[in-house]
Amino acid sequence: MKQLILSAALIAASLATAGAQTAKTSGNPVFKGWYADPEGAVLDGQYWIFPTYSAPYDEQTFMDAFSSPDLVTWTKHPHVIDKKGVSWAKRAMWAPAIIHANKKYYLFFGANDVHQGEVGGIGVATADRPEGPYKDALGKPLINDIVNGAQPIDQFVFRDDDGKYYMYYGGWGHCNMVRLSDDLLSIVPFDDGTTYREVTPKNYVEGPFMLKRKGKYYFMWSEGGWGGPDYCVAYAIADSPFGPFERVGKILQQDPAIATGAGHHSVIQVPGKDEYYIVYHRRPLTETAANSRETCIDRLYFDKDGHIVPVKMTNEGVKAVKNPKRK
Ligand code: FUB
Repeated sequence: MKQLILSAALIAASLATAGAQTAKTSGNPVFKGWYADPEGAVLDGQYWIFPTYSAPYDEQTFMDAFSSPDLVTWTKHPHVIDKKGVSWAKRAMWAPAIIHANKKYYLFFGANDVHQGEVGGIGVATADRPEGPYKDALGKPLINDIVNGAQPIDQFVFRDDDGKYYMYYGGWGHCNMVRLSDDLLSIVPFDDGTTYREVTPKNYVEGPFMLKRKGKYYFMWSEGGWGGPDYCVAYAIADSPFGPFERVGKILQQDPAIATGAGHHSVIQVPGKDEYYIVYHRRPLTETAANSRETCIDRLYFDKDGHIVPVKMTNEGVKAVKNPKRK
């Protein structure tokens, strides 16, 4: 009888373990620490997140990155870039954007919280591996000037299907787009000869992001103040990378049951699948300090008409997905 009870207990325990394993999720936040403005990507057969280190501006002198085989287990790669290797960067290293091109990894970043007449803005660094170390490619900012009222920060680099690279960027309520050269190290004119085009949608504040799906251009951005609870993300759908970007509505915002200040996002597409994950920062309900921002992940769905379904923020995060390397 004793033996029978023992076997039953063992079976129950192993079933519980199996259940726990299948139910394993990333949890939110996906990794420890205050991190904001996360840029998600698939690089070299792994999922990656490159966030801003969320701290007072004078302490934002480096960036960490995180890699994962499945969106659930994350490994930290400390100091993939450091101001020590960027002669003109002093502080406020913000909002990385990562892209693989020309057999290199390009890390675009903002630095110095630049104002008119100061040195700073958007820089670009390169490395041979996603985890760096990233070296400043130009020895100066790629964009230093305030054009069309846009602070040069919060860049996103988008490669269209025709191979052209565009960069959307801008703080202070203005969004510009520029075309990048094939080596991604300079700005080249559009077909009409201009170099900076303002594409600011209604309510835009900062944090632009572009996703192309089924031939449509989904342009997204953050609204509100990043230091407060109302920060959020909205979107537009266009037929061209140039817009016009007519605001459709909000897709991410605070939830009194989960967190406040949800915004500055990016989207990871599982390679080869119509499956999407939104990576964003939010502020725990216990916090009010501006920099208490943590990086989270949740599913992003499209409805049958191609609209984005407002995101349901969770504490569980997401289930494991297939390693992008495996076929
Ligand atoms: O993290 C620094 C700044 O906060 C970003 O550049 C803004 O978009 C906001 O998220």
